[in-house]
Amino acid sequence: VALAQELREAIRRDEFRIYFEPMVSLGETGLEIVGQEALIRWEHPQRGLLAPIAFIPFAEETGFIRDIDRWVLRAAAQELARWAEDPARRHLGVSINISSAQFLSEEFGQMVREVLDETGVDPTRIELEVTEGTLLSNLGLARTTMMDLRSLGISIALDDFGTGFSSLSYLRDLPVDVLKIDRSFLGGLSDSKANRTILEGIIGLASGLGVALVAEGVETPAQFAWLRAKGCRTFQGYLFGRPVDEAQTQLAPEVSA
Ligand code: G
Ligand code: G
Ligand code: NA
Repeated sequence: VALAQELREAIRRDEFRIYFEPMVSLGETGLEIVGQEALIRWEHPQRGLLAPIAFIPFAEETGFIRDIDRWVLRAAAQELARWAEDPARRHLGVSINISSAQFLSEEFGQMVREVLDETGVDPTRIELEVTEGTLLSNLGLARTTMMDLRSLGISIALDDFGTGFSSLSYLRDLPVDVLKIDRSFLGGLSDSKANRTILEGIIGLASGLGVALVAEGVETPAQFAWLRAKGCRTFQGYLFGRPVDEAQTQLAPEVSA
């Protein structure tokens, strides 16, 4: 069966799932889980659990991404509404990946408003993640969209920061709340002075501009210690938790210490 046909039926058959990866932050009481990144999975009836790489690029090329991103937005907001009723989870925010084409589409703001109305969630607990590449095609529209979303209380994060083409001018031109440093820089931390220098540069840039920073892909205590020493406060990565099918609220004791 063609992927297009299967994707068409996947929403109707309720085959998509959201996994959550914890986002942690150093606060007054130590390291805490402050939010969750929503990461889509497809529970394919024959092929098992599929990662986004197996279908998101195809969905982007063929336009299915519109329905998928709408589904994710709604499902993540519904989950957020459930957390709001749960004392162990009501402090959590959720971060949602949005494809560029969808983010820049005329209907996107309306789609977001509908989901907010339907679910009644607090918009200040929602962050939308877009990649730099997304925005290159239409900076003016990206800016307008971001201002519109921000006026609702939603935060905007630039994902995979540092790997695109015009990162620095984006920071000047776009109302971005959060930078998520691409995990490739962290991977090469121990063996590359260049990676360390770039990371330090990004940390300084964010702090100087008053933009929040998230270091992605933290896998080892050594990486975590280095980032902390450089002033980084918010992190994601396998050291703290992998994507799982329900929002995790507790860190392993050896990590939170
Ligand atoms: O979960 P995993 O690390 O395999 O995700 C890989 C990438 O897939 C993410 O970095 C993100 O760019 C993309 N992705 C994950 N979930 C979603 C989603 O719900 N919508 C869109 N558009 N992209 C997603
Ligand atoms: O930035 P993006 O949205 O693409 O990042 C999410 C992806 O990164 C997910 O597919 C997730 O599984 C993966 N990921 C999250 N933490 C880590 C990590 O510490 N190491 C590695 N290699 N991948 C990670
Ligand atoms: Na992301």
